[in-house]
Amino acid sequence: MKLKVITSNPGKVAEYARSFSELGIEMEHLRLPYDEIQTSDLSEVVSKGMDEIVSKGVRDFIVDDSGLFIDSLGGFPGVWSAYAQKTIGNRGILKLMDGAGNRGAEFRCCIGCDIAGERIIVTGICKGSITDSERGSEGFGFDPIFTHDGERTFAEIPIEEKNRISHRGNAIRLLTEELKKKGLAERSADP
Ligand code: ITT
Repeated sequence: MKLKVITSNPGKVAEYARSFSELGIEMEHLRLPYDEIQTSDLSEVVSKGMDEIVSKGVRDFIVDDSGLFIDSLGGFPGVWSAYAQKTIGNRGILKLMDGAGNRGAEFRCCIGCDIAGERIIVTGICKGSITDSERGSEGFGFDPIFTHDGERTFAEIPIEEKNRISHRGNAIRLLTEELKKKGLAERSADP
């Protein structure tokens, strides 16, 4: 099976490349801009984006809309994560969190997959917390300020380990289960 991964984010490409090679799925990276509508629901963004991509004649692809949802900020930056990352960045997020007692947060990753004329949408979650400072040089985006185990940030662990526990890794596992149910994938995504 071959899937196009449609994203402008090289960090995501690296994670899909690793997971898909373990699953025996051939991957092609495609940069194809599509509109991301303003809504509070990641799966709606994905679904509308998929409509646009299919209308351009592209099939057998995945798109990924992700975000960081911080408890004490009422879920911000959430669906505005890309904008927050570009404007205030990790330092700005840490500033907003100054003195916050509750540092709980979760990453969510919604994958939309168009395959063999069918559509599958899944969402993976990873719970954790926001650190007091930026740490590590692996990964991308909010990885230096997010910890799942309360010790190391996502930027301090190798990509294979991040994929085993992350929102994106969990979404890929849910997607593979759906593909298997439809007889479209053979290998299991279990770690
Ligand atoms: P595409 O929409 O082109 O795929 P993007 O970077 O705009 O790329 P998103 O809208 O899904 O992707 O991501 C929102 C923001 O969240 C963006 O700044 C990402 O860098 C960040 N982000 C997404 N997944 C992440 C992860 O696994 N670790 C850290 N930051 C992440």
